[in-house]
Amino acid sequence: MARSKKTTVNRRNFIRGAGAGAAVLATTGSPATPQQPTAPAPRVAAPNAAVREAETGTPASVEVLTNERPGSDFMVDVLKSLGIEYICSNPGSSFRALHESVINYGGNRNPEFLTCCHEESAVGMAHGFAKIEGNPLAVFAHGTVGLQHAAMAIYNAYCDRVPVYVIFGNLANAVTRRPGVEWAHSVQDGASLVRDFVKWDDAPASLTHFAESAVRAYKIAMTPPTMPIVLVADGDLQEDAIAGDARLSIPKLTLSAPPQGELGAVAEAARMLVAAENPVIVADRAARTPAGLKLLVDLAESLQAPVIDQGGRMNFPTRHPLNHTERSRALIANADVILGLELTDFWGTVHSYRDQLVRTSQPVTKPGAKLISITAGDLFLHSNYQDFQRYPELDLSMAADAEATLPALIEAVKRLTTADRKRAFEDRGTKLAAAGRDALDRARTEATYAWDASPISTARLSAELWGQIKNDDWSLVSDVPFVSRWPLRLWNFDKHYQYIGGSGGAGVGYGAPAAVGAALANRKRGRLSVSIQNDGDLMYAPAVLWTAAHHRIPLLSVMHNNRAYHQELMHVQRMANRHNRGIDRAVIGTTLDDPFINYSKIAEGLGVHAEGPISDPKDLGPALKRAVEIVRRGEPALVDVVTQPR
Ligand SMILES: Cc1ncc(C[n+]2csc(CCOP(=O)(O)OP(=O)(O)O)c2C)c(N)n1
Ligand SMILES: [Mg+2]
Repeated sequence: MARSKKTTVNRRNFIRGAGAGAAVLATTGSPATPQQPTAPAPRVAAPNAAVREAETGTPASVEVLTNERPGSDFMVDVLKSLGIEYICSNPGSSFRALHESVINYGGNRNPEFLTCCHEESAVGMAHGFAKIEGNPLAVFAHGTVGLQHAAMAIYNAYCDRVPVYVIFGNLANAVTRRPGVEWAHSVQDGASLVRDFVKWDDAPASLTHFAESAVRAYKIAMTPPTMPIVLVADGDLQEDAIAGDARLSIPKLTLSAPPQGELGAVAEAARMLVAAENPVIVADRAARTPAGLKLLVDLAESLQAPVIDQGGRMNFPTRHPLNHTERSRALIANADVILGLELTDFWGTVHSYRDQLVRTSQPVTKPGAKLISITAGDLFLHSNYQDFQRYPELDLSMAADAEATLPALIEAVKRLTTADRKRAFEDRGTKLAAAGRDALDRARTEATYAWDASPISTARLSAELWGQIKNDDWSLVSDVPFVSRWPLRLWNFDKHYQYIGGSGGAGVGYGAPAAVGAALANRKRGRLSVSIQNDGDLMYAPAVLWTAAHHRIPLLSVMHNNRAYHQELMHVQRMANRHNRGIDRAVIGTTLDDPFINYSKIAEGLGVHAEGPISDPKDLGPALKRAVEIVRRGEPALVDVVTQPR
């Protein structure tokens, strides 16, 4: 990077004093309102300085240079202008100036630096946060190694269409790199590691370029399909002084209005839906904002059509008479028109599949059933990673954001609904309401099976938890398939923040950090966050519990401790059966026993109130009650429940 000495002041240009680590920190004015940090007293070289030099490659005694207006201060101004509330990060020297600017120049408020013990946890937190809040928070990752750790969690967010704002430090200029480790942590094109599963990335070469790309990145991440982005914060750009005559400004952020379906196609869809005898609405990532749930209720009620909520988002109230998620198979088989809203897998929705020695599939729809799709997924696709599923044969397809299209679709449906059709809709609605009541009764009955069993059934766990939280303003910040979807079958979900769906990419290790991130978003709104936490998932990076304790993030984690990677156990059992060798040894590599993991001790060690392991179902209610009290007071708590597999 060529620089004119006239316009740029190098980070080595000012001499202020001497002594290892004797940084005198102060900042000057800038475009934002800076906080004035107190300058720490200079420290003298520690006696073990030579040891430290050998370990870190940092000379123990150097001329101490000061730079009172580093580029990183301006970068913080940029982040503030975007309204970024938090930085989730594991510290790394490639962004040391940015880190220091956040906490001192920026006053550690909006954004506030949250200490994470793993980059995967940092991104997982950002993922969960965005699912509640709608907006991204930022993650700082260390060049190369930090981004490598972050990669799987970025992939999950990409598959889940969730905006995450990742900034990583890098030192592009080989000449200014510190000898040793800084070379190992520098890279020519760092974002290439994750480019296949982010929407956009850039490596700005100047501060003006940084500001422009930062604003552009935010806009791109937030335009449906919403996705993660990656921005490189060059080390020299962070640490070099802003030239006195630099004319820096931050461009205005204007989010794009989300794309709405073409009106002719919307009218056609409305005609098909109104004329249908058995229309079915299927929603996956449809409710992108709080408005989405209400719009979907409006559409379903206007048509008196059943809704199957595939659960990528909190799309539809669970106890609404038109919620027929539990009857999915029968409804799809009987439908004459199926409307898919932001479906990840339309093909999988209308086909059955057998995972046998010969893999087979067949359509489950009746001949002539018409399929309508509205998804922003059609507007953006990468090639390499195959999360886009099989190609569905559709009759009408809109490359558009489903939520943004719903108002026009609802209006068109209402316009086309004659008195005759309205009567037919009402009859349909009456029958559906009765069938829906049966489904809830069935779920309640099924939940009583193995009620007193030990280990504890997942239905009992879900029912006991519901009993403790149902009168609070609660939010379930974990996914449900691992517990047979019991919460969605038994609890009354009717608010957009009450459920956050799954990981997107099925990268295990998402659950724990996403729950903490979602609880962080819920904290400022005084909501009670609860998570049903898988054992295998927590063990990837359990220290996120410490982050919750350290930053006082109230979250109740109820362990679904089945002492296994149970899903994988079932896969190995299936193979053992197929190979006709008996399933006895399938526990090898798939169970978490000998010794059992004591989750309450782990949690306690990380500063979290904990109870358990609980195996007797009679002890569960009282333990949950005590833990909920702690969480209501603003602290995290964990109850370890030894459970049956599913
Ligand atoms: C990063 C990653 N590694 C491995 C897997 C494969 N995998 C799928 S489910 C699963 C077990 C998860 O165990 P747990 O969270 O305890 O859930 P359980 O299956 O016991 O209900 C594993 C290891 C994965 N999906 N992601
Ligand atoms: Mg498990």
